[in-house]
Amino acid sequence: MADEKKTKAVKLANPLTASIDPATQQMIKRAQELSVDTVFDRAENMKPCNIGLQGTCCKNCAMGPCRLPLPKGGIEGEDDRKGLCGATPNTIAARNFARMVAGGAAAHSDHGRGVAEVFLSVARKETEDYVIKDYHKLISIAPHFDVATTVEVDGETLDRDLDEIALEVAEKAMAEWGRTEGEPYYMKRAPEQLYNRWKEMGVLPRNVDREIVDIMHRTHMGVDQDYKNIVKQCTRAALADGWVGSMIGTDLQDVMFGTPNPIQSEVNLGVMKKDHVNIIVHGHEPILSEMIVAATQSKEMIDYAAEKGAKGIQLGGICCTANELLQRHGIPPAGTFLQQELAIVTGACDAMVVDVQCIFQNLANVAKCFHTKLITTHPIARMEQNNVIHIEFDEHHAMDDAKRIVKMAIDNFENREVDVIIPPIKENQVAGFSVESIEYHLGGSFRGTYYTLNDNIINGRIRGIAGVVGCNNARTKHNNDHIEIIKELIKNDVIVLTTGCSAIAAGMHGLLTPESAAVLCGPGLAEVCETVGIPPVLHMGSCVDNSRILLAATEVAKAGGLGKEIKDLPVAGSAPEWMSEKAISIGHYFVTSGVYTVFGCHMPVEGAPVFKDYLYKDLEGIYGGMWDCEADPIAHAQKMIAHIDKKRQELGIDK
Ligand code: XCC
Ligand code: SF4
Repeated sequence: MADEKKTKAVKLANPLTASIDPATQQMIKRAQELSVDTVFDRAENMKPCNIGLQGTCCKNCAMGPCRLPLPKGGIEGEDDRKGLCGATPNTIAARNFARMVAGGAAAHSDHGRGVAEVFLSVARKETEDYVIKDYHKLISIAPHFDVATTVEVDGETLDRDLDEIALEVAEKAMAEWGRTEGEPYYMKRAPEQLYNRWKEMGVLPRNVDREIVDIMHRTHMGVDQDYKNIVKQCTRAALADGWVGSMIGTDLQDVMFGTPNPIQSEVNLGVMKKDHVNIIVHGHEPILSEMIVAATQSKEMIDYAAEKGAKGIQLGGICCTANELLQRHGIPPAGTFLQQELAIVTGACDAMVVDVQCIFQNLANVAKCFHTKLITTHPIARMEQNNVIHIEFDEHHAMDDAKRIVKMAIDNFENREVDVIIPPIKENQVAGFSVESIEYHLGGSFRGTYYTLNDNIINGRIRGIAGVVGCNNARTKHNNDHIEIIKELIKNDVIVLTTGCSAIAAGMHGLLTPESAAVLCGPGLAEVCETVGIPPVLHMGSCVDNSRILLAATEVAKAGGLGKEIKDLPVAGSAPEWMSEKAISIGHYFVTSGVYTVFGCHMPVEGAPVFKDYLYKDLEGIYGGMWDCEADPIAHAQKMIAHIDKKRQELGIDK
């Protein structure tokens, strides 16, 4: 038996069914030829646990794991399944769900905290490597922190000193993670009725950290055993993620690195260059990668690369780091989450520099088969494999660290071993749509002229707005669902806002160009896009930048003509190929901000039908938004469109 197991053939993925992207297919095949396993192969050999999939496996104490799958023939009569302690399927699934919210909110918010810390050292003038690039943004966010931007001198109103404003904003922002009373400032940025609803429901977060700790306590063995009460806590933590931790992260990144404006670039593995030093930055926090950008553009490093025989330095990104650098500098993403191993398989990646979140530990194993230097940079994200180099990045000597890393990549250029094969596949794209730039491009406001978003929704040229965001998941065909869903939406005149790996996927498949509008959109959306020259799918940044989508929806609601709060708008959300805990936190803050939100793949709630109904149906009565799950991409998009039409009807604009 044991021998049989040992010799059991390892299955390989079929590149053609693993991804719809030819570059990805080519590199999966190459990896297989070189006997390097990738996530696509591993997905063939390990299947998920059916009970975990249902959300009803509890391992919160050592009497378990207690496993409560749905009985084969469904539940007849009373559902008497329970764990050793008596925990019901609802309790177990809700606790698991809550811990995903905690994990996701923690990841986003800790990223936000890191940004706030760097901003505080900028404001205190403790670092020279970081500066304030966008004073306009600083001035625009200051009032939300109750920070005055003017002073009265002898009855005259004068502009306040910018350094003073920065310092006060920095201190107040930093304090939000551990605030001891009241509620975070940014909650009031929501439409008033929504804010009041949260207040009435008692779900306004107290501070960012506390809501996450509360979830961990509440879901400990033998604490909260009422799924509705657990979901309420999920709401506090998720709102603290979206409206506070992530939103402050986005805002302060804009202040330090610039608010994005539409910018042209390219995307996919084909952006790597054979005769250049290729550096791939991967992860999430632009704190590090911004410095790498500056280092690669410095004369010193460019000259050094030339000395070593390279034609230049090509920087590319994976995951949300890619999106951060794309939206502010036009640095091209080399791929999505599922392409991280493949960037190394090209044989052309001289260094892969990672920080936090979404980084495969298997990168180290892949890097071992090539010359690639894999460099971890964050104190909380190291790897056990001994070929991984750790260069801890510190904002106080950021530029020195960045140059050290870039130099290491350049020195490695001459060590390439195998043939370099870069798939010659890339697409053009336009990214960089912040709320500010959308407003600017659509007539300078949200309402009142022919060009604005609200007017076009009211007159029906645009049927509604969809947010399509989130990850890739090796359990479904890479990029397929993102693209099918987005295409179905724009074909039906729904404008799409996108972030994260979904945005990278959209770029890879040619959806982020103004030209795609004429070919792929319904006539109304095509007309709007052609008139103002925007793509039908707007790249709004990284996953923390989902806060931009919250604010875009808020602006649309506040501009009027479409109801009063987000739940009244013809909008819907989607995460077609989600995999991370962050996606669950994002989904929950969208739902509880009033957005109907559909996830693809599966949701770990099927084993607890009552809890599932609570998320999928009952929440609508409380917040106006609710969860849903649909694996089939066309049905998925159609559900979103049906919701959009329902809202149009309620608004009386369904002519
Ligand atoms: Fe998901 Fe967020 Fe990661 Fe990409 S990077 S895999 S979380 S979409 Ni943000
Ligand atoms: Fe089982 Fe209850 Fe312990 Fe969970 S908390 S493992 S359901 S005994």
